[in-house]
Amino acid sequence: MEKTVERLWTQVQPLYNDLHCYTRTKLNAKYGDAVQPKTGPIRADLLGNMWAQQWNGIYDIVAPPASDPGYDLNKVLVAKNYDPIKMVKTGEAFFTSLGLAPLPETFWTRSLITRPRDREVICHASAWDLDNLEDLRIKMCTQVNAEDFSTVHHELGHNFYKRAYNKQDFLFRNGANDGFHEAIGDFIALSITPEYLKQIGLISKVPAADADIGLLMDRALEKVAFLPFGLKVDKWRWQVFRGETLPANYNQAWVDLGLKYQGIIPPGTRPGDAFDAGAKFHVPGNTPYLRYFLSFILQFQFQRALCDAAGFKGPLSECSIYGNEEAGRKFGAMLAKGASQPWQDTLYELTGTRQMDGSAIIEYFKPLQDWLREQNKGETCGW
Ligand code: X8Z
Ligand code: ZN
Repeated sequence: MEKTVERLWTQVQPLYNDLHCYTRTKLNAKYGDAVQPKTGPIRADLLGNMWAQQWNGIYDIVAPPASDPGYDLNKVLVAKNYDPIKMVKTGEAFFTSLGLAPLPETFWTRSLITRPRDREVICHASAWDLDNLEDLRIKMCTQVNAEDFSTVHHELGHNFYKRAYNKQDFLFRNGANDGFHEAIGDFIALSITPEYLKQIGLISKVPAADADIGLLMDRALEKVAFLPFGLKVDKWRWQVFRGETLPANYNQAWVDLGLKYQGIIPPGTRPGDAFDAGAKFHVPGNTPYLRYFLSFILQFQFQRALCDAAGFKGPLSECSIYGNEEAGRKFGAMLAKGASQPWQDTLYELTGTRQMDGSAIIEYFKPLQDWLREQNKGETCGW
């Protein structure tokens, strides 16, 4: 597994470095040399996310010039009177457009979709299957914004996967591998393209081609920025579980990995009793994290394969499989297999390759990577 991860990271690291370099230049221009120097690591607190794991929060700072898509999904959802239930219904409608059965009635009565006023709950989004059959639920404190719209699809991906494999023998009622489980809903959310938003009446016209780089940048802040973070969490835990990192060193090891993989540093000296890793839900909650790194690779392999099955010819980032019968059939067949065969076989049936492979995410972001390299000319990239 460690070798696989190393191989995948080697494939995608150059793309991350290009994004890191451009982002640093923009942060330097905004905040000045004293706050964010032109070279070296990025100050983690400038990246718009508590863990610096996804950087969409600073889209405005890094937005490519003259690339305005003409709409902001955060605002559109509010303007169109979306509420949390409508967001989930819209997510469900995507899955049913692919030929999957609607969620059971109990999903709507038993799920927790908004933050309750009368008690504390864990708001980190999750999906549940209480009886390994059809008592499917989500628990999430949904807010009406683009990030949660995406998360809704992520969670529903877990639910639809669980139900699709519920005819398998009990031990096979699981994802092909952990990365598959995390990738299902994210892959569906890749289909939330302007074309799709127009189809469901959220926007009235598809932006002109000059918006492509802006849209791709926003996706990269979500997907590419995440890759080294996805690695960091379990690299850190592996060191801890092996006894290589002792409690006195828990925080330094976390900071060191952030520097090595993400090229980020804390804004100042960390207090002696700091435990930054513990601020990440999955660490105290004991949820493995490598699954997300793998998912962020796999979901683009799914995108390439199923857009191909759908007969789509244009750039991968513009493909939406919404309502596509052939893609839906292949997708449904993959889900129904669950863990009943080695994941390599399932991946092969879907994509024609037996390996997790970073070439699909690279292909997806190729136009952006070319653009970034042009912008980064003359900069000293890396850290
Ligand atoms: O924890 C999640 C999901 C639930 S399985 C909301 N994710 C990771 C995170 O938030 O850290 C999805 C992306 C990465
Ligand atoms: Zn998940």
